[in-house]
Amino acid sequence: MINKWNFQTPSEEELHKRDQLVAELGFSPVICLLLVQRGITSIEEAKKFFKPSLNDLHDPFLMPDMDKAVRRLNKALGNKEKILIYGDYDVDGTTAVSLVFKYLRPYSSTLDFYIPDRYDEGYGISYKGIDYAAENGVSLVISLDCGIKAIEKIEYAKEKGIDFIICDHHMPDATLPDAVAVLDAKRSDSIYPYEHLSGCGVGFKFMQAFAKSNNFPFSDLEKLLELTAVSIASDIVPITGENRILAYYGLKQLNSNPSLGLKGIIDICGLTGKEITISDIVFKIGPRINASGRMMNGKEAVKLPPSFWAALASPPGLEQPERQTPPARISPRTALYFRFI
Ligand SMILES: [Mn+2]
Repeated sequence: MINKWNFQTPSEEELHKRDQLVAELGFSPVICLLLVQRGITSIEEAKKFFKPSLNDLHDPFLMPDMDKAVRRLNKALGNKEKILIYGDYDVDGTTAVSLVFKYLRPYSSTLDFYIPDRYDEGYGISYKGIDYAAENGVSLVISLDCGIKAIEKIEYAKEKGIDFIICDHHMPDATLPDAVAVLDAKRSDSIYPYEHLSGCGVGFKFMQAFAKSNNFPFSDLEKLLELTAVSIASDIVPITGENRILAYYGLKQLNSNPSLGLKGIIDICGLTGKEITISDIVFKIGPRINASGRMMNGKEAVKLPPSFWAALASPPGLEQPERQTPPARISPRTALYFRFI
């Protein structure tokens, strides 16, 4: 195979910055030019690039409405309100729901989650989903990876006495939905230092703020970074800045101590015992999770080894699934339940 390479000729300025980095770091000019081309021009930035640190995660309270979101969640938990974690059916949405659901589960016995059906309801917040919340006595919905444009639907929920906290990373319109809190680093009034978070990443920041406000240890949250890594790789957000830290520690978790659900997917991808990379997530793990949102006949689910289903048949603290073998048609909601819990 013949490869045709197109090299971008470095500018005078880039060459100058490269030489400065060579002098400061003592690395080869090639490495230093690559760093400069990635916007890394100081020792400090190079250090953060090569050694990502959780201490460099941004203060979640810099995101607009974060204080309101945490206050409403604390109130809901204190009052034992029914809370619904609502996410999109793609990898970013389902990992986000998993992260928030798993993190909040020890603090609430009335937590539920909802994934709209791709074919019946389509993308994002649906009237059917809001009706489900109303019928089940839910008074707070946390939407993940969706909701930023759902002005009428949030209004509809409000009429039914349901509050919304929106966690999204899509570009907002000029008018924001009238929710209790709208968490999105792309808001025009946002001073949050990084705007390329995934939807799951925004959910993570919300949980980080919630943990901080209650003095809960970060270690419980750190375990869930495997989900942010999967979302970052699958949603193809840039792996720069804060995403790089979340992806780095998430990959570490995925390689050393993955959750049962992700371990099952790692096994069926043939990645057991191998070093899992971002490419493995993009091309092997992510598409399998995505499949649950597209599935109409459970084909993908029945391919899972029986031991996987058996191991997941009795998740602690939750309703028991009715059968140990996969059903013929598995809904996205059920698929998520099996995959991540
Ligand atoms: Mn997304």
